[in-house]
Amino acid sequence: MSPQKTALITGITGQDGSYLAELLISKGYEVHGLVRRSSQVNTHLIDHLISDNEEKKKVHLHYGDLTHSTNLVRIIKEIEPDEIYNLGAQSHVKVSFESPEYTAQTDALGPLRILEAVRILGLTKKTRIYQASTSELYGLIQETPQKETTPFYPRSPYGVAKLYAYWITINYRESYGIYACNGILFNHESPRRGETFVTRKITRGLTRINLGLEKCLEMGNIDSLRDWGHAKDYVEMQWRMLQQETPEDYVIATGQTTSVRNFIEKSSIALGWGGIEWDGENEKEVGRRKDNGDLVIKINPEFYRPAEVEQLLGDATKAHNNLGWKPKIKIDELIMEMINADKLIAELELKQMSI
Ligand code: NDP
Ligand code: GDR
Repeated sequence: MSPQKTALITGITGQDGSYLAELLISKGYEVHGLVRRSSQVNTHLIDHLISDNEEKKKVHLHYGDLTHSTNLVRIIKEIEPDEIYNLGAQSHVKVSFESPEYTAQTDALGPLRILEAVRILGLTKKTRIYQASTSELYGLIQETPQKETTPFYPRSPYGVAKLYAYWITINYRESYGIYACNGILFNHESPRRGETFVTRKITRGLTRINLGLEKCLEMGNIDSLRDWGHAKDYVEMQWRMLQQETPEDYVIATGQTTSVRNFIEKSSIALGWGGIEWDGENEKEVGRRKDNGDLVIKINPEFYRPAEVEQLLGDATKAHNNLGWKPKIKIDELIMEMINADKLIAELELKQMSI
């Protein structure tokens, strides 16, 4: 039997981190996670994996922050992981316009701090690193569909910070022989998606409207197009990228693009509303339920971004060929899963209100 592998996941409390932790545990890894201290408990996505009882504990958590080198060095020294998955990030594109410096500290310099820690600690031959790169690198599209060779043109402080992270990962691979890869992942969603990202905002908002907990959902640019997959499928690729003979960068995408508008329509159909009737233009546009005419969508320019990524569509041929990648979950199934999960949450909220 091969010895148990040890992995460190930054961003373990987030969507991908929680799915990846489950995957690595199922593969027999000893899993460690970096968590930030916060005044309120923020481990709800991994509560089923943590316990005060050493025997029941499935992940080992360490307080730390990607903006803080010395504690990264200490934690990596203590664990000497076989694999580091750097998923931690200020991951919200719109927020990055409001907090560009913090975004750079976490998303650009955070990965550098990890690479440096591995180098300083003499772990370059032992520790493999996965860097969470993103389709936001493509930004203003230079070629469709986007693949590993498509030129980058990021359109947000988030995208620019991730571009630094992308290149510093390659630089450390080429300079010091570290096994380090970029996964250029296109948007991926799930019931665990943060509530301010558009898909979850829609499934959460519409299920609440359905039960009368909310009247109307205010949206930004509903004509942008995204290549949406399921997070569960995508974390498996993060793991596979670190199991190859040589480290390489990969695009992970479904090869199908859908507009935000269409995502809203599909969600409304999943809820039994029969779709959305659109009326008006630009900021004056509204959406009404087809079944009863209620106004449920309004455009609010507050949700527009200073610069937008209008369309994304990925070509994951390289991952298909080298990693055996095929997304299992299609968008309609993803929407149904998210709607059903948010329906349950809304029903619980309604119950609590009537107690
Ligand atoms: P989430 O926003 O759900 O999770 C982000 C995680 O990073 C959280 O655990 C958060 O902790 C942690 N984090 C934030 N700032 C810091 C910091 N300064 N130090 C340490 N940890 C920090 O993101 P996802 O799970 O969706 O994405 C995972 C990674 O993949 C991110 O790097 C994201 O940019 C990237 N990515 C995501 C895509 C997607 O569609 N989901 C597509 C392409 C790339 P806390 O809970 O305390 O906030
Ligand atoms: P994105 O995801 O910016 O692609 O980044 P998000 O879900 O935030 O936006 C997708 C598109 O929807 C449009 N949009 C809105 N977005 C939000 N959040 N809220 C709204 O009300 C709204 N209305 C319209 C946006 O303008 C955009 O065009 C995600 C993150 O997970 C990144 O970390 C990751 O790198 C990329 O995906 C790939």
